[in-house]
Amino acid sequence: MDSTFFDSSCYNLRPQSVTSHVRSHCKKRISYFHNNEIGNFQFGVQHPMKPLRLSYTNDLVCAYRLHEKMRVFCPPKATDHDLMEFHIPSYITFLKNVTPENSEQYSFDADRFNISEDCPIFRGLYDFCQIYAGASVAAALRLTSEDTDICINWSGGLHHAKHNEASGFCFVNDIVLAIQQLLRVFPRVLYIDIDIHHGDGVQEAFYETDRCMTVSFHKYKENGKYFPGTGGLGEIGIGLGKRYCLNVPLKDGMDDESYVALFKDVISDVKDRYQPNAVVLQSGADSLGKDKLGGFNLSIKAHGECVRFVKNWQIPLLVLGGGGYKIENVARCWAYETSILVDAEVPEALPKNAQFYNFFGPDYSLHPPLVRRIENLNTKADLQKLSQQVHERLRLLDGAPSVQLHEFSKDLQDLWEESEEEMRDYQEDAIPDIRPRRRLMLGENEFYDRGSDHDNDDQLVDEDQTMDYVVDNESY
Ligand code: V1D
Ligand code: CA
Repeated sequence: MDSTFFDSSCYNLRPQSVTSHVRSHCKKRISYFHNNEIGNFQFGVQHPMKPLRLSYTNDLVCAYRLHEKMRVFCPPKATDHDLMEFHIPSYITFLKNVTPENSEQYSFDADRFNISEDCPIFRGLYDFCQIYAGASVAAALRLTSEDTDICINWSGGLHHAKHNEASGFCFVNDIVLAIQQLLRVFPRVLYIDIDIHHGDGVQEAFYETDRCMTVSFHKYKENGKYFPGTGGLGEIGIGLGKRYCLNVPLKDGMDDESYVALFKDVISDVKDRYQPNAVVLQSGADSLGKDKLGGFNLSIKAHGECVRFVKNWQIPLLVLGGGGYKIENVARCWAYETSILVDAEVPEALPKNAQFYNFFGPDYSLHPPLVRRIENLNTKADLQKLSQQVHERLRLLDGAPSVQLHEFSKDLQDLWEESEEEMRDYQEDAIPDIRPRRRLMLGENEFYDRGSDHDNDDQLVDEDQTMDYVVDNESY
């Protein structure tokens, strides 16, 4: 492969005032959200989704000492109320009350909420949902508070959940909940999804708005036989959301060179036209070669290159996990992507002090060679045509939509009232202040200001006084 392909040495950024609030001259501030409990949940022995991959990932992150380059948080669990910001109350109540023991009693609800082999009732299901969703919501709040440039939650990214049902291993949609928080401050949020499956739940949630543009790269079969069956080029959004939804449907066998080239080509055009103020990247690792449910040939380097490309935009960024079913590779991939996000180089040999080191054999390396590739069914001509179709669609995007202040005032007021209340609790519990400090951004160099100073900065807890929750710091 061309060595310049993965060159990350230069930022290649045109000056853009929408990103001017990210401090390009100094080191980026990264926040990492992880709860040690998350790896203990089990969907079932035969189920491909293994939360243990999150313990493997965190293990590598810490063994590579990447946690020392980030602020590490064990975030609060999402409350029922938090989850009901997107999901219907009856669904959340069901998730809260159903257990493997009483599930017979709930068979009617189980059917209507799509409980199935894909989305089974398992012990601790609701806690699991609260943990991963709480982390994404806390991460989004951190980005709005202007004290962080990049937030990472590898337990999040569950992109299939709908407002009223579970789908494709996803019970609650932490991505939608996080974007809803971001939209309280940022006029335009770009959602990018590199999981091999179509990001249908997020697409559906924002299908009728121009405030969030959704872009998913995924494997797609015309006959609908690859889950979830949606994500054709024809799905473009409706009403105000028309053209703010973009799908990049691909066939089996995508390789590094064609995927990364297409990704950069498409996503740069999206960025230039949409001019997002914040980006959410779902970094599902089932698009890697050898994945049990996938069908692409991507290496961890190529997957990481997509992350690096978006990171280099220097726009507030939330990076989330997603699918990924060869769990050692998922951990390698997300640990490597963490290193990219914190600007650290990590050795090829996996650190021997990792608790799960023995599971990474026989090579014990970060980038094991990809043997037994799947034939690439995407011909050069296919990809050229797809790229052309995508650019044609993007050309019809008539500039970045602007946002009227009246659309925000109620929300902002609610947010500040809530955060004043939360602030009182935080002060009592000595938990860091995460009230939104970013002002609502209205357009280039324009901000909504709540009166003259009125930041109430003097009421904010000083940065140095805040207490981060450090995860297992001692053990490494
Ligand atoms: F193979 C299995 C064994 C046990 C339970 C489920 C599966 C399985 C494999 N693939 N289920 C699937 C997909 N489901 C179907 C169903 C058959 N139809 C009636 C539907 O094909 C679901 C794949 C989900 C992928 C989830 C994801 O990777 O995109 C993800 N993203 O974030 C979290 C997960
Ligand atoms: Ca996808």
